Amino acid sequence: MISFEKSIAAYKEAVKLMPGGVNSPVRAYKNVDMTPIFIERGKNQNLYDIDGNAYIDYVLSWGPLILGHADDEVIKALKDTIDKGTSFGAPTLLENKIAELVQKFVPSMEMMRMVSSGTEATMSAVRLARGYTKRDKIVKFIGCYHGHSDSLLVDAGSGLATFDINTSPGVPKNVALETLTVPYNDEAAITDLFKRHGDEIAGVIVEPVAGNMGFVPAKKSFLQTLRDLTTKYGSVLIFDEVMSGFRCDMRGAQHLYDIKPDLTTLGKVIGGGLPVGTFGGKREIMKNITPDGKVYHAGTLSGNPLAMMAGIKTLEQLNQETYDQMSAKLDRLCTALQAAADKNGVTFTIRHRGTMWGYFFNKGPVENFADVQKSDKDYFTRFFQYVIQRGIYLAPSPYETSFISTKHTDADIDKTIEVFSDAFANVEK
Ligand code: KE4
Repeated sequence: MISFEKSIAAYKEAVKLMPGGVNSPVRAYKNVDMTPIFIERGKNQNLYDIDGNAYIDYVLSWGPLILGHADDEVIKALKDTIDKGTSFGAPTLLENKIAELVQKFVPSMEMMRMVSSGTEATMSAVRLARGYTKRDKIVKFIGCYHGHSDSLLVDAGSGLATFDINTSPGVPKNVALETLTVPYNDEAAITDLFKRHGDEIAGVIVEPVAGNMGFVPAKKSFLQTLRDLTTKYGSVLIFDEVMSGFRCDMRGAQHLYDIKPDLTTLGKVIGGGLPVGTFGGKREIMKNITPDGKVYHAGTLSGNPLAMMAGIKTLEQLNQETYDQMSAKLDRLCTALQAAADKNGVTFTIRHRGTMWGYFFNKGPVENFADVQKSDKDYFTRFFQYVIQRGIYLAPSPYETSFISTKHTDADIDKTIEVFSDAFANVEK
């Protein structure tokens, strides 16, 4: 058994200072019956906690660190940038540069606005869809999570699903009523909804590869139905690619599925581990944003030079060859883990798209939140506790997704297969 002594002591102090002792709920390890692990540092694919334990990291700060922790080029660029100052509240060339880079990967983003989180990106995109269409209703899908703005905290995934909250207290009823929800991957349900409310719907926001109810890729026919319905009824189609962007494919789900949204939100990878989000899309829609238009958006630290530089130095290092290498590693991992689970009689399903992967203790298929709920959550807890003891760092919730970085090696994959196999053989079913 490895020791978590210092983390346990640190957590005793943290719970006096912050709700749940954390600054984001899923980090609290509440539903895996453990004290959260306090991290000392990260380097490449590894994390090191304050008790000196080392881990192979598949969380990667919930997606951003596609180059792994403390990438040499990112760190050097930040050190060179920080001496010039940390924030100006004025335009810098770095903002032009990152927008040009993002456009190279996501050409549907004809114009964009930088913000400081995925929540700000999706909140702003929803406001823009409402302002542009002069309609109020928004559609989201059960189990998808788009950050914690009021309109989007309805039937949401991620931490809400983890803690069994379907709509957060504090969201005014009249706001929640403007958010319509239907099951993910359900063409009939969304078609029926549009038949009844189509001319009231400002926009549809969707995770085109869902990562917040566990890992659930959309069916192409579902996304095509969203595209056809929003075009027919004059609603805005928003692809929330905060997680799937630069992850399911170097050019995001819109490239993987060849379906073009009206607006896209990004985050995580484009900040390289610093606080960045962005929303953007059709020029005709984006020109409604202040000061060109009247839909208000602002932000003191939007386009922050340090965050821009971390994002630029991350995006500049991305190329198809490294994506193919990461995807091949996950092909091998998924095949081996499925075989190990089958051999040990563990009900398990696993899959990946590009550099994001997920598994369920469920025989599958898993196509929506209701399917996810059939998974064995108690086994997940026992399994999580076993593998973390063996140095494999996974998301502490069955409603999250795992990732890989350019720094993960074949030896890491071998180790992960070994630990998962031992867990399948030894963890009480
Ligand atoms: P942030 O505000 O946390 O930067 O982004 C919100 C967001 C928006 N859209 C999607 C698809 C997202 O996955 C997220 C945030 N993802 C979670 C992980 N499930 C962040 C981790 C956390 O909440 O601590």
